[in-house]
Amino acid sequence: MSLTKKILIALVLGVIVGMGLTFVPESMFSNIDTYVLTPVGQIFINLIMMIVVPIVFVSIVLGTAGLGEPAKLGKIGFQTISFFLVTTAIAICIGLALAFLIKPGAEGVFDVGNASYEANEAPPVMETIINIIPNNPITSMATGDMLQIIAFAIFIGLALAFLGEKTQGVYRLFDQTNEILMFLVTLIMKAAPYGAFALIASAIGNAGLDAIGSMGAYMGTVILGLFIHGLVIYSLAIWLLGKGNPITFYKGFFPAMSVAFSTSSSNATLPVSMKSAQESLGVSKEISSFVQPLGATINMDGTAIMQAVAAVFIAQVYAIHLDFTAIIMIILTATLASVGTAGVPGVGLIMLAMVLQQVGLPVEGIALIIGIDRSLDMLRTSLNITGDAACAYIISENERRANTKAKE
Ligand code: DAS
Repeated sequence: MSLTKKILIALVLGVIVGMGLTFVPESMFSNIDTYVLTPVGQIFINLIMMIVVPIVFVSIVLGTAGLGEPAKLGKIGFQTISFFLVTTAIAICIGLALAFLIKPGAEGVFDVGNASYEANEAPPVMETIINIIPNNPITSMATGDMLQIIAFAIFIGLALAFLGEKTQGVYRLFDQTNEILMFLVTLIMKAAPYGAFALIASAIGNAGLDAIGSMGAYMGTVILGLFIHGLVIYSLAIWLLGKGNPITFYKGFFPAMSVAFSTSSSNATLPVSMKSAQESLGVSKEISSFVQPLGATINMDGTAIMQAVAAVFIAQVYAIHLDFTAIIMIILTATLASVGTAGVPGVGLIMLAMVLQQVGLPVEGIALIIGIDRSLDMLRTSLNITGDAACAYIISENERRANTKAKE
């Protein structure tokens, strides 16, 4: 049975058991929650937290080094990176706007105890910018200061890009370390059904049926954001920037989107998404081979939408006010998180821990969405690869027109 099916079954069982627990005596539920559900759920969250720092550091080193020397990136490289960063930032803003409008995390639904949480007292903007550069990267890793970890990783990645052949061994070391981390992600995700069951049962046992409504509102907000971004933003980009027909684009790319939906993995879908782009959308092989693999590594608009909505949802559940600087921090870290999210199932949730940590939101809030995350992962992965293909299509079409003009 596939992991997705196992998680979905665990989700249903968790809801049923959670609802059943709302009818047992409080003392009995408290014992079950304290000695069974919470420990199982917390161990799963700790497993996720265990690999956040290494995954962020290694995948951003590789993502940056993979860009190649900035001088060599050339027009296509900078067009690609610009498209990726702009569409990711738009995606996050759509997620934030919807989360603030719909308010899926109705305050007080979940019993999050009496702890009063305050988002990180955001230092003045200048201090934030200065502090992005770590004075001790090891301390940054030990304290989980994600922006500093990312900054250090970008410097290492740029050095690898500039040094090229001289540091091939170090590049291979990072590449193999990434393989280890991806293996660990797959291993940890095998525990997801148990973690999801325990966390959902505990959340619903504590909060009752309202919890289901709140989780449903969260799912609906993310799904709405994914569809708006895909059908509006990408269609406008294809039409205005690529002078193409969005309907033709989606018809031609749908097979790849369905593979991404079923695998929840941009990496696993890459061969199909490149084939679809080249054969059905007429994207040149050269541009498809540069843009799509890079996009599968550093461009995850669907994931960015989930992270933006989840951050606001968790803040709402814990009744934490997000001020302007906290929102800017979400946009910054979610953009960088999507750069560091590898194209394998479940990594978006792991990178969400980084966003929450950086903004100062309780990471345990992940417990509220972990059970339903896998089904959202299927949808957001489909959007992730669509953004890569849209970028490749637009650049390819413009290159084709420029070449035709040059020949006239
Ligand atoms: N499943 C990831 C991907 O392959 C995205 C995510 O986990 O959010 O794109």
